[in-house]
Amino acid sequence: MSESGAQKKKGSKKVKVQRAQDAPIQPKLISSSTTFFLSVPALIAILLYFYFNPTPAIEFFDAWIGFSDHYDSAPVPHTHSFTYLSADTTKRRAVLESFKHAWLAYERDAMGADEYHPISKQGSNLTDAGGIGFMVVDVLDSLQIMGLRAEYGRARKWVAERLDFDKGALFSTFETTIRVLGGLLSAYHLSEEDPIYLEKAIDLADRIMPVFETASGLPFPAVNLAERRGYHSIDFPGLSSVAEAGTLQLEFRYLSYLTENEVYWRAAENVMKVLKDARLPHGLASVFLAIEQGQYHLSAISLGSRADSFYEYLLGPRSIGSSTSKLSNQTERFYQDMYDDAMESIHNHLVQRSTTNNLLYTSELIPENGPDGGLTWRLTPKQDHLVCFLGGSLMLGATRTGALTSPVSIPPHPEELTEKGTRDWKTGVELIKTCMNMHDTQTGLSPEIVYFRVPSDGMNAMPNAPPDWYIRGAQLAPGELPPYDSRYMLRPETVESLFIAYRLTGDNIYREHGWKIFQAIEKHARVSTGGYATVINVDDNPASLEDKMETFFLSETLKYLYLLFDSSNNIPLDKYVLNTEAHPLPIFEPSIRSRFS
Ligand code: DMJ
Repeated sequence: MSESGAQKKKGSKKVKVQRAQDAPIQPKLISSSTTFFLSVPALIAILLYFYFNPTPAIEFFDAWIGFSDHYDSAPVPHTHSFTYLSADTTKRRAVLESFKHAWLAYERDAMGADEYHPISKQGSNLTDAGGIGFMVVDVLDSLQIMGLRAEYGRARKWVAERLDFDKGALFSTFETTIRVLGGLLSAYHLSEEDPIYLEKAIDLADRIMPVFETASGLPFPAVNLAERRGYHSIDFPGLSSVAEAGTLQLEFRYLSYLTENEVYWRAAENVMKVLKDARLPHGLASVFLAIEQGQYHLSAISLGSRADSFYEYLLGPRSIGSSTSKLSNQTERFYQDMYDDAMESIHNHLVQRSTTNNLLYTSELIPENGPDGGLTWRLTPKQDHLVCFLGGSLMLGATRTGALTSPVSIPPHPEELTEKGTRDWKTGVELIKTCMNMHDTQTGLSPEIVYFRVPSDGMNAMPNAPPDWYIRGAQLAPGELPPYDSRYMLRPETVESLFIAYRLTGDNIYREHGWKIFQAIEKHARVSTGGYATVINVDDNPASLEDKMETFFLSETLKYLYLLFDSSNNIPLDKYVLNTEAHPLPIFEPSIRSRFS
């Protein structure tokens, strides 16, 4: 029993005193009819209060009756340093129901398969060698966070009895790390250290480790898990994307912390040293790296596909494994330098404004040969939905690297942020606004890629030209198939930013945005027999669907939506860092120190 519980009990004993037989009887000062007339208005006032403010009552009632689908006290420590934000239990429950609609269909049709096709009701694996738990492991911590105990129990059983990484085929180093290794580590923590997860994580990581055996230390993008050997990519031999190389630190560092075995930490850290040394003059990362040389390969500069999570992880590792005193932690200084450098360059080279409504967006740079044969960079107003992670990430970064005090208020007061922190915060807020604007489609869902209008696009002459952005190639002739750009593949990036922004501001506008997206997903992507599927064209209403439900829909999109509507006690941001696949890993005090600065 807790100390406060014991005290309460003692206290209640004290008031239970027998009235002495001979004590004089006090006259009744208020008659029972007066009591009745006084208590009726009080009762009405209480009922009115809870009618207009139902959340605390619902939460209390849920807890009292032991609502079986959710335990608010998922194994997550309580936080005091952040302002408490209470749950919107109605919306949280709606998200939970959708999650069950998706997960139970997968369990029914494809349990254990890496991928799920809800329309044909089948699973498939990434390779012919058999599944590696891509879906099950990616979803374990969502089941834990949402308190789905029975479903979690079955998933754990599958991991314990069926998960086997001895597969002689090529797997993506990056995807296997962020989804499977990250999923196992998060499940390990949230299960209060169920050894099965750590055992599997070590087995998997040891099979991946040989990817770092290259001349530069940059990892091979593919790995044969049975052979324990790294391989070049078939599509881009000799190259790795910067996201593939730069998105391994959170998982490998945490594994070193748990096992007290430095090898994982050192391998991941060395990649960052290579990337730091390879810095390009403008401070941005080209999407491809030459693996053996450890240098950037001349290629586009983007914050979206093939680069996104590299920027995300410049922020993450300083939180994970650098303690809460990270602002003064000099041993991790290089991450802060790399992050500051990248954010500065993004503002200097990529941040733009749309021509009509002045929306803030990020563009890409494409290398070309100039007229004199020299290298020039063409600014392309293309923004992937993937870039929408950046809004929340910038706001989070502002409260970490751009803060003059720790923790900052919710929302931060202007005097709590540095000049750069204020810049990043504002850019983050505006980018989220733009990402919401990208949902202004016939379905209310955002396309995979948009192009922002620029004076040279020649569209001004068009009748009904779009004001700020458009989907390239979407003006279809009859019978033509919609372009890849027009799809919504259940991606999480906008709701991820909404979740972070809500936690950092408490501003209900972010919940309202999230609810709109959730409703659009429900209306257009839901498969009535179970599961959700990719919307082929966000401007087709009713939408046509492609038979695929990505694992990140359950591990990220619905988890972020659930957390957006849950109380801030569930995965508090001062205690957790979420990896790029939304697997929460606890912030810890490292015993291992970085070896370069
Ligand atoms: C996820 O697998 C990860 O978030 C990754 O970093 C990028 N894209 C997908 C989701 O869109």
